[in-house]
Amino acid sequence: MSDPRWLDWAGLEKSDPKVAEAILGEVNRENTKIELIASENFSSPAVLAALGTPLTNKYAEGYPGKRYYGGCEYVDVVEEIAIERAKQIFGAEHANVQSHSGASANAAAYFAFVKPGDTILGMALAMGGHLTHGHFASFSGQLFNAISYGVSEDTELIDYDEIRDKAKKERPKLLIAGASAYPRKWDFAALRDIAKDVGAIFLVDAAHFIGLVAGGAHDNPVEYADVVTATTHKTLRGPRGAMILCKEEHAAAIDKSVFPGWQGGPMMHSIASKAVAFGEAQTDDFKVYAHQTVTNAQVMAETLTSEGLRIVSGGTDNHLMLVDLRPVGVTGKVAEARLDDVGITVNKNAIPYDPEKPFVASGIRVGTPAITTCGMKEEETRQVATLIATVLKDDSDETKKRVSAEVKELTSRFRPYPEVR
Ligand code: DSN
Repeated sequence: MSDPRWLDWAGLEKSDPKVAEAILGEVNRENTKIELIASENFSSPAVLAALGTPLTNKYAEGYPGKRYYGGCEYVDVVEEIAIERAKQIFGAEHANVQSHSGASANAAAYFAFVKPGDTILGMALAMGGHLTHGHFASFSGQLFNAISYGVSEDTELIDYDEIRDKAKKERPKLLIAGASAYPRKWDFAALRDIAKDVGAIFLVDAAHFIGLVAGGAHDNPVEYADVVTATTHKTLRGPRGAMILCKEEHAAAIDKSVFPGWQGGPMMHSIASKAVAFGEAQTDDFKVYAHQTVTNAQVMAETLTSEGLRIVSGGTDNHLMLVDLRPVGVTGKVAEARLDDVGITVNKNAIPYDPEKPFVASGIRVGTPAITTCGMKEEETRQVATLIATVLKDDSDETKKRVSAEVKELTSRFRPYPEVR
């Protein structure tokens, strides 16, 4: 086996100590804090190794076997492996693995089917949806006639009757499912039928739960949707990036929309890394991780509830939950800062029908993929939930000191990477 001599950490420390120091600082942060941001995870050393390669040098506009540049024989192999693995894992007829991010995958997928001014229907950001599902601040709200659906105020669950009524009235060309902060199962069959009734394309943005699908711990949207977009760095635990899965009939339109529609040269180092991550997602270990992630989320929700917090919709079916902090009288903004102080990382998050402004918010979003990757199981998850509740209810210096010490002890046993300092 050849030695990867291009990976010269000592050289980087010497030539650019400021950047090297910041990188080490981030690795140290990841190692010593409890990571509960639902969209984050820790890539394996193999995934990271594939990223740091000279494949970043290669232009490869086009697709395997049909490139606009010479010298693509090796990057073709890499991209073909990524495509084949993605198709196998999700049972997809076609996979495009070139999208740089979830937002660019969504843009490319939308524009394969709709044009500016057309009507699209997606979940509102304030209800758990994503910016790119039609919010006015994103291209999706600016270029399309974007209308939205939410959750019912009583149950905090998606109201499929509301979606059906809106779809019949507004006749969207695109119906979007998927969210950044929805903890419950989706009724993909109902949404497919609604889309079919009104002649809309049915797109699922599976960014958040795609890793659970890969591990058999979540329904597979590929069985229902015309097109599925997904990031590769969240529950799927690969490099930062995205992909698009679709039926064969849409393959040419999707490929054309990604390149040359929305992107130029694909990031071949990232595609190599995606291929490695997809290989990992095909293992039995990954199945165990995916199921444990959901179990841990459920344990976290139960423990937080028993500590007096309120979980939006009463629980979770996936890797995340929204915690309503009003029972303990703190805002999301305060909770995020207070938890960060003791080494627990979460993000403030609006809850449905939130009376607070988004930058303050009444809730936090808590996710379990990263702690599960570090090996935490039910016992540790219960401990983490108790620590969260303790600090939210009592921010005395004495309590914060005790919780910080427990966080330190836990992260000394459950950390993603070898110690760096
Ligand atoms: N920003 C991501 C998240 O945190 O859910 C979505 O793109």
